[in-house]
Amino acid sequence: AAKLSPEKLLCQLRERLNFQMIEASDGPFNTSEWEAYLPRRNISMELGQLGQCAVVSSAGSMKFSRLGPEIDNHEAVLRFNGAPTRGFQADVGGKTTIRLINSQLLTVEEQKVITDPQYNTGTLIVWDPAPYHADIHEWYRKPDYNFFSSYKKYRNRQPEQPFYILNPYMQWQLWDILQENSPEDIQPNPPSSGMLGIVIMMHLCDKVDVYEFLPSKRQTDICHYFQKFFDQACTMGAYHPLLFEKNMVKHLNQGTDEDIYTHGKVTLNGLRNVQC
Ligand code: NCC
Repeated sequence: AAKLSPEKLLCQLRERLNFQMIEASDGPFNTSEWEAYLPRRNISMELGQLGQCAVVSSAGSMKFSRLGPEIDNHEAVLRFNGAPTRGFQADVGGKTTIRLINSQLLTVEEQKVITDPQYNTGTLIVWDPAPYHADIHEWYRKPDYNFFSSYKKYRNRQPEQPFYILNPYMQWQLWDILQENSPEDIQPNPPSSGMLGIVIMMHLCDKVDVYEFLPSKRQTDICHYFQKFFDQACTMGAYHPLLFEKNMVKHLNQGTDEDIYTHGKVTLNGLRNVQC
């Protein structure tokens, strides 16, 4: 596969990814029952056009980074799954505008997600690994994790908090672009929450600084900055095509290699302003 220029690649992301969240008019969700649960306002209206945004990976190398103040200086900050800020503010900041969680977390740790106040800040988005290019009905019948009842329980507890379900198409549209731009066959599993969060922020923001997705000199085998758990697969990937995601993000980086090495920082252009 011939590698596209960064400009062409941005156009592919802009033109081929469907950034919509599930709405009450979508397929199996167009029942009066679901209408009561799905947020009424779409996410772009909810958040507005954002300027400088930050994406904070959960990598162990965030620890001792002292990036907290720089991260909090962004207009909006996206975090993943159970990644905490409390107790780690100096390294990861305290602001959470969007939290992107996977359906496994919402289902398997339902009680924790519903009761832990850290999930109540900002806008939540949940995504679920769908079958390859399955349509929304097929996915609805056979989600990877049946998170729908947990979603409803959460909504009953926090009806005022915006909480979206990512449409199931986007992950495979993104996977196709990753595959087309990779020299090898990549595993047919959806992109990581990290990569999905990065493109969501590229859609919503003018500029996106991503922290410790491309590892800095602080990289070790520590999986998360908030846990003592060692596994190289966290950084290199096993289920998710993480290595290929990281190559693509490196290709799109507008910042310097020095910024990656010292801060684990990559700067990406938002998709709104690209000329295709
Ligand atoms: O670990 P996880 O990922 O929540 O991390 C969020 C994103 O940060 C980036 N990351 C993380 C660690 C690391 N050392 N390097 C990194 O680059 C990745 O981009 C990652 O996506 C997920 O993607 O949803 C994932 O979720 C966990 C787990 O389900 C949740 O943390 C909830 O407990 C998965 N781990 C397991 O299932 C054991 C992980 O594979 C993917």
